[in-house]
Amino acid sequence: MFEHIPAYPGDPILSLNEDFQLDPRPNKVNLSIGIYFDDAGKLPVMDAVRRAESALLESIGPRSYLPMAGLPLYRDTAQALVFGANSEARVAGRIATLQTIGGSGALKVGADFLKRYFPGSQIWISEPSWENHRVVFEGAGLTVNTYPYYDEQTGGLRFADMIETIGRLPEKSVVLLHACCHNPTGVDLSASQWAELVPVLQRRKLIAFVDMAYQGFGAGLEEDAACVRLLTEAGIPVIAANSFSKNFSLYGERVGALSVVCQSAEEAGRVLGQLMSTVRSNYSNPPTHGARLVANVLADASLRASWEAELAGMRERILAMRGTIHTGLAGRVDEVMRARYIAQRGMFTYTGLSESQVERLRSEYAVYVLRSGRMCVAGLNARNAEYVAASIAAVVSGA
Ligand code: KET
Repeated sequence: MFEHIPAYPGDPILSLNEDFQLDPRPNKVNLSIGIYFDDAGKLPVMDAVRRAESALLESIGPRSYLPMAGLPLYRDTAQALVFGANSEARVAGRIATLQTIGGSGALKVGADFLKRYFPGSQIWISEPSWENHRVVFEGAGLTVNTYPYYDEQTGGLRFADMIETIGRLPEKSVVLLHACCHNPTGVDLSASQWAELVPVLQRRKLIAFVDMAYQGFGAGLEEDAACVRLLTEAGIPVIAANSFSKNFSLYGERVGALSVVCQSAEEAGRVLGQLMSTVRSNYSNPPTHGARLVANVLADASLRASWEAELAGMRERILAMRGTIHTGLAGRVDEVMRARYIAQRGMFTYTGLSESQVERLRSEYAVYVLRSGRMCVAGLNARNAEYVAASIAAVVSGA
């Protein structure tokens, strides 16, 4: 019966991460998946999360189903974090926010919603983008196109080309934007570039679908969400997917949220209802545990302060590692290639390494980066940075 089922070629990120786990070499370095490791190379359990979890353990209660839209306190605190506690749209009750299975689940619920209610719309993602964007949106039946984004020559942004392409899109097209810490390039729009993009989206009557998986890893929690707030205040129809996988180090708990900014509270009620119907037809309702942890941290002043401080420390460690690898590569690779490590922001740097160099890094040095050349700099630490720099130098020189 199943003879015709073809083999799954695997996923460029998750399958590589699984290969890494199976690699027996003791000197292996995982710079593939977007996971933050601490300076000891360990996946941290954040102190605020540990405290919230201990408190939960003390008060184990009944485990009913959550509502289709998720835990109410979670929805409220997540919305406040994304849009700002005093956001006009939020206070007016015109943002529909629901709990999702990670940021990926938010993208999928949003994609299903678009396919159903904007059947004539297509989506445009950056070239390049997170590999799974195309997979999720095509999986929901949308046609996925790209707009110019990364400039391979300079390691920067092709902003003029990006604006030009977006400025020609048909009405009601969907533009997927990374709020901060662009995956995979580490290149973001500046504040003035976001301001320039706004009138283009308005003039063309476009929908902004913002993916924010790295809030707090760029410049700070507020700064990283500034574009979401700018677009919302400008009256652009915003759909925002956010994830707590990285900034709470809760990857496997699958905690995310989807928000749709509407024109009125009444409209938001109808939109939320349809999002709930998508959830019901897919997985019925979301899981409780991760959402309780996040909500309890965000709603408690002391836990929240602790979380914010620890997140700031993670952000600073990433910056320090960027400096370390940049120094380590001095005189070993050309300056254009080297400059990217400190010019780009967030978890990733687009190294400019070729596929064959990436392959040599893995096979000869046990250093894992994605085939695209994307490196997760959050996997570097004081012990492996020099080894990684030397390995890169060796494959670049062809030694
Ligand atoms: N959006 C972006 C831009 C993103 O990088 C990720 C995860 C997600 C959404 C998904 O978040 P989650 O809450 O885990 O569903 N990216 C890393 C892991 C992965 O590919 O799944 C990565 O790029 O390595």
